Amino acid sequence: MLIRSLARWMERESAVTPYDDYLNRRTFLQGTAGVIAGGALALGSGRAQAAVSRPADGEGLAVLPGVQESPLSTSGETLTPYKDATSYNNYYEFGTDKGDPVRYAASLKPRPWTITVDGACAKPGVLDVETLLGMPLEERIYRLRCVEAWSMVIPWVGVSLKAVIDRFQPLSSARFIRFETLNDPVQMPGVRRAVLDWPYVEGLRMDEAVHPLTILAVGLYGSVLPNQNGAPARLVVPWKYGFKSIKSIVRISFVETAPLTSWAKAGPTEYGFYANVNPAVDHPRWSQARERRIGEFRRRETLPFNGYGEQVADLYKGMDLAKFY
Ligand SMILES: Nc1nc2c(c(=O)[nH]1)N[C@H]1C(S)=C(S)[C@@H](COP(=O)(O)O)O[C@H]1N2
Ligand SMILES: [Mo]
Repeated sequence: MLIRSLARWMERESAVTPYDDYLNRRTFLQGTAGVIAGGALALGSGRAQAAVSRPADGEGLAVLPGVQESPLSTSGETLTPYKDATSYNNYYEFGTDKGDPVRYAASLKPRPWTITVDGACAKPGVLDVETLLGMPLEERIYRLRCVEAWSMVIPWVGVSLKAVIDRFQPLSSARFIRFETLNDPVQMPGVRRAVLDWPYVEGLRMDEAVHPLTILAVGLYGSVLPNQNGAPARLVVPWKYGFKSIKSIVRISFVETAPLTSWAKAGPTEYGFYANVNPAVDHPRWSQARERRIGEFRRRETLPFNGYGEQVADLYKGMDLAKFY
């Protein structure tokens, strides 16, 4: 059933294939050197080493050097325009309106920045964001499906979360991982209001955390993350609803039991711990069967696990996904 609908979907996508078109238009990054804005080709030695997505309109944010394309990127999708991906946001620490984050997040200071890593691991410590930026960076194009039933396709830049986790040597007792966002009323005006129980907390089961599709993103469209998208580092888990992809992380903890996450705390019957994208399980107040892809007119079908079922369905073998929503 799952496989059939996936196959049908892939067929449909390859019939449209705006991707080749997009590939021809996008800019190529040459090693650590060349950065060429909007649509040009940097030929350098005559062979492009890595082609990463660039915004058509450039935003003046630092370009990330040496980014490699990843075979784990989603193909066959039209990218959401940079402008939309960076101005229609959910980041409640800056307000609940979609335009609040871009309006108010300039007060966030993403450098210097450290992430405390603690809990059940052999090597607890501090991860400097500069260290993260020095790791081999990959472009990962993923669909992002918000629980509110809109979606985008975003070319993230980041590292696999597993590569980060391995540095701290989690113990076998670490069955879950917990993430925490910065909670600073000076930098984040929205936390003065009790919209959620700050800091924003998220979590994953350990096998979800080390899955190859799970990344810590430090950029999008080839440049560092804009503040409104969760600078300097945020989680991206493409088969789960967007709220799992926690922004501006300051603490990562290895824990033995499932952490109580912000949204599960705020609405336990509406937002579960797993939050796998599932068109068959509706939100109590709206259907999850379809979604509005930003930039499109007609609604499209939502895919099980946001279209990543082939890679991740095994993680949930034998689980009742209506019960563990
Ligand atoms: N700290 C924090 N992280 C967050 C949120 C938030 O309000 N605060 N919103 C989540 C939700 S609901 C979504 S859909 C995505 C949106 O990411 P984007 O704005 O980069 O598209 O971020 C998630 N991460
Ligand atoms: Mo969301």
